[in-house]
Amino acid sequence: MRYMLAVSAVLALFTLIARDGAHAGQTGQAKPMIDIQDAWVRRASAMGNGAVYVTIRNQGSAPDALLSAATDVADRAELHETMGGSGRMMMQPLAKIDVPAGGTLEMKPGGYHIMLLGLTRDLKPGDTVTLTLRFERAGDMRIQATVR
Ligand SMILES: [Cu+2]
Repeated sequence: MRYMLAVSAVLALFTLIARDGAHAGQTGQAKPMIDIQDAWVRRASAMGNGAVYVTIRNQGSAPDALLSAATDVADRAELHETMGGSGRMMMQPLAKIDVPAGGTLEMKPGGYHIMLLGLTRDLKPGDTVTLTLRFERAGDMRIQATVR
Protein backbone atom coordinates (compact mmCIF):
# COMPACT_ATOMS: atom_id res chain seq x y z
CA MET A 1 0.00 0.00 0.00
CA ARG A 2 2.74 2.36 0.93
CA TYR A 3 4.57 1.44 -2.27
CA MET A 4 1.44 2.16 -4.32
CA LEU A 5 1.13 5.56 -2.77
CA ALA A 6 4.75 6.36 -3.47
CA VAL A 7 4.40 5.33 -7.10
CA SER A 8 1.31 7.42 -7.65
CA ALA A 9 2.97 10.39 -5.96
CA VAL A 10 5.89 10.11 -8.37
CA LEU A 11 3.55 9.79 -11.34
CA ALA A 12 1.59 12.80 -10.18
CA LEU A 13 4.81 14.74 -9.91
CA PHE A 14 5.73 13.96 -13.51
CA THR A 15 2.27 14.74 -14.78
CA LEU A 16 2.05 18.02 -12.99
CA ILE A 17 5.64 19.10 -13.31
CA ALA A 18 4.90 21.70 -15.97
CA ARG A 19 1.77 22.90 -14.29
CA ASP A 20 2.95 23.26 -10.69
CA GLY A 21 1.72 21.13 -7.89
CA ALA A 22 -1.91 21.42 -7.17
CA HIS A 23 -1.02 18.57 -4.83
CA ALA A 24 1.62 20.60 -3.06
CA GLY A 25 -0.60 22.69 -0.83
CA GLN A 26 1.24 22.13 2.34
CA THR A 27 0.06 23.10 5.70
CA GLY A 28 2.34 23.36 8.64
CA GLN A 29 3.45 26.53 10.28
CA ALA A 30 1.01 29.29 10.99
CA LYS A 31 -0.22 30.50 7.64
CA PRO A 32 -0.88 34.12 6.94
CA MET A 33 -4.47 34.71 6.07
CA ILE A 34 -4.48 35.29 2.36
CA ASP A 35 -7.83 35.98 0.81
CA ILE A 36 -8.45 36.21 -2.94
CA GLN A 37 -11.36 38.24 -4.22
CA ASP A 38 -12.78 39.50 -7.49
CA ALA A 39 -10.81 37.16 -9.72
CA TRP A 40 -11.56 37.77 -13.38
CA VAL A 41 -10.04 37.14 -16.76
CA ARG A 42 -10.12 39.38 -19.76
CA ARG A 43 -11.81 37.75 -22.74
CA ALA A 44 -9.32 36.62 -25.36
CA SER A 45 -8.98 34.49 -28.44
CA ALA A 46 -6.60 31.53 -28.39
CA MET A 47 -4.49 33.48 -30.90
CA GLY A 48 -3.69 36.14 -28.32
CA ASN A 49 -2.61 36.42 -24.72
CA GLY A 50 -4.81 36.55 -21.66
CA ALA A 51 -4.75 38.62 -18.50
CA VAL A 52 -6.04 37.71 -15.05
CA TYR A 53 -6.82 40.21 -12.31
CA VAL A 54 -7.29 39.38 -8.65
CA THR A 55 -7.48 41.27 -5.41
CA ILE A 56 -5.29 39.76 -2.70
CA ARG A 57 -5.89 40.62 0.91
CA ASN A 58 -3.33 39.66 3.52
CA GLN A 59 -5.18 39.56 6.81
CA GLY A 60 -2.28 37.97 8.63
CA SER A 61 0.43 39.59 10.68
CA ALA A 62 3.28 38.50 8.40
CA PRO A 63 4.13 39.81 4.95
CA ASP A 64 3.66 37.45 2.02
CA ALA A 65 4.35 37.58 -1.69
CA LEU A 66 2.84 36.14 -4.83
CA LEU A 67 5.59 34.15 -6.54
CA SER A 68 3.96 32.56 -9.55
CA ALA A 69 0.76 31.39 -11.13
CA ALA A 70 -0.22 28.45 -13.28
CA THR A 71 -3.30 27.40 -15.22
CA ASP A 72 -4.22 24.75 -17.76
CA VAL A 73 -5.60 27.33 -20.21
CA ALA A 74 -2.13 28.68 -20.97
CA ASP A 75 1.37 27.36 -21.52
CA ARG A 76 2.77 29.95 -19.17
CA ALA A 77 1.55 32.50 -16.66
CA GLU A 78 3.74 35.45 -15.70
CA LEU A 79 3.40 38.18 -13.11
CA HIS A 80 3.38 41.52 -14.90
CA GLU A 81 3.16 45.18 -14.17
CA THR A 82 2.02 47.66 -16.77
CA MET A 83 4.17 50.74 -16.80
CA GLY A 84 2.23 53.76 -17.89
CA GLY A 85 4.13 55.64 -20.55
CA SER A 86 3.27 58.59 -22.70
CA GLY A 87 0.88 56.85 -25.03
CA ARG A 88 2.86 53.64 -25.06
CA MET A 89 2.10 50.94 -22.51
CA MET A 90 4.98 48.70 -21.49
CA MET A 91 4.74 45.52 -19.49
CA GLN A 92 7.40 44.32 -17.16
CA PRO A 93 7.67 40.76 -15.79
CA LEU A 94 8.08 40.58 -12.03
CA ALA A 95 9.81 37.89 -9.98
CA LYS A 96 7.24 38.40 -7.25
CA ILE A 97 4.61 40.78 -5.97
CA ASP A 98 4.71 41.67 -2.29
CA VAL A 99 1.56 41.73 -0.19
CA PRO A 100 2.35 43.40 3.13
CA ALA A 101 0.81 42.27 6.40
CA GLY A 102 -2.66 43.76 6.64
CA GLY A 103 -2.34 45.02 3.09
CA THR A 104 -4.33 44.61 -0.10
CA LEU A 105 -2.97 44.19 -3.58
CA GLU A 106 -5.48 45.06 -6.24
CA MET A 107 -4.66 43.96 -9.75
CA LYS A 108 -6.36 45.88 -12.52
CA PRO A 109 -5.96 46.85 -16.16
CA GLY A 110 -3.07 49.29 -16.40
CA GLY A 111 -1.41 47.88 -13.28
CA TYR A 112 -0.49 44.50 -11.91
CA HIS A 113 -1.83 41.45 -13.70
CA ILE A 114 -1.17 37.80 -14.36
CA MET A 115 -0.33 37.40 -18.03
CA LEU A 116 -1.37 34.20 -19.76
CA LEU A 117 0.95 33.32 -22.62
CA GLY A 118 0.18 30.64 -25.17
CA LEU A 119 -3.54 30.21 -24.58
CA THR A 120 -4.76 26.67 -25.16
CA ARG A 121 -8.29 27.83 -25.96
CA ASP A 122 -10.52 30.86 -26.43
CA LEU A 123 -11.53 32.61 -23.23
CA LYS A 124 -15.17 33.54 -23.68
CA PRO A 125 -17.30 35.65 -21.34
CA GLY A 126 -18.87 33.44 -18.69
CA ASP A 127 -16.12 30.79 -18.88
CA THR A 128 -14.41 29.78 -15.68
CA VAL A 129 -10.64 29.51 -15.47
CA THR A 130 -8.88 27.66 -12.67
CA LEU A 131 -5.53 29.00 -11.50
CA THR A 132 -3.05 28.01 -8.85
CA LEU A 133 -1.37 30.96 -7.19
CA ARG A 134 1.85 30.25 -5.33
CA PHE A 135 2.64 32.39 -2.32
CA GLU A 136 5.93 32.61 -0.46
CA ARG A 137 4.37 31.78 2.89
CA ALA A 138 0.78 30.71 2.25
CA GLY A 139 1.83 28.15 -0.36
CA ASP A 140 -0.43 27.18 -3.22
CA MET A 141 -3.94 28.51 -3.50
CA ARG A 142 -6.37 27.28 -6.12
CA ILE A 143 -8.81 29.87 -7.37
CA GLN A 144 -11.47 30.24 -10.02
CA ALA A 145 -11.74 33.31 -12.20
CA THR A 146 -14.61 34.24 -14.48
CA VAL A 147 -14.00 35.51 -17.99
CA ARG A 148 -15.60 38.90 -18.63
CU1 LIG B 1 1.30 41.54 -19.23
